Amino acid sequence: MVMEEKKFELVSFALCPYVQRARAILIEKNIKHDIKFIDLDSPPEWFFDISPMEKVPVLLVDGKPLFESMVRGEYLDEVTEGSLHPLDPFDKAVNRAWIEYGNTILSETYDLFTTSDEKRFKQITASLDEKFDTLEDECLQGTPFFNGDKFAIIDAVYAPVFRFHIALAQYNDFGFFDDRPQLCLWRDTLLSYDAVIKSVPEDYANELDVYLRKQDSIFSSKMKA
Ligand SMILES: N[C@@H](CCC(=O)N[C@@H](CS)C(=O)NCC(=O)O)C(=O)O
Repeated sequence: MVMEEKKFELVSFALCPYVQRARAILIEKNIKHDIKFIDLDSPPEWFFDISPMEKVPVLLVDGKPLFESMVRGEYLDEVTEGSLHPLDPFDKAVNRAWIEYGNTILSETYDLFTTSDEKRFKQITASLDEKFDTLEDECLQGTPFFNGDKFAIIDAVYAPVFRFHIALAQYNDFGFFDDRPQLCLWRDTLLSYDAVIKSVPEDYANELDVYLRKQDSIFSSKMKA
């Protein structure tokens, strides 16, 4: 069932990893939607009226704003047929817990390419390596998707993380995926999955490259070296 009676519009900026989650869920669930990109450096006045945290993305549902990724993702899942969460309450809670873990990985990944502090750069590299190790050793089950053979909300959360790391690895070998076959399988499944591919604009890779280079950071100096 598609929510044809409601109008969905996402407001975001083109490279935002959080909007990729929303789009992957919207696409997976066949929900018709529009997307409007704004410049986060000089957002339009109306943006402050719809975004109490002054962050993107915001989902407008018949013009009414909904912020925060997890809330938005679960709302979209609940108002359409079928669920992209496990049905068992414990399994669902486990998914939510690892989604929180993924949020931390995402935010550390952002720090990784924006920090200009050498000590911090090393700290985050080590911390991310530990987190990917934990995913490999304590969490993943060797299945293509997190819960088996079906795409779920948690997959929509980790896909943008993997997309960032594929881009970063072109310029610096962090070794995050070395000897981690389950992590590699999950990453490769997600990045070749239709809803994930379509969750970014066609010129995303180039735009991301330009954005990464523009940072005044340790990572951008490695890109330019
Ligand atoms: N917790 C928020 C995080 C969203 C977020 O951090 N968005 C970034 C862009 S990708 C943002 O708007 N940053 C602007 C700022 O922090 O001022 C969510 O899950 O939607």
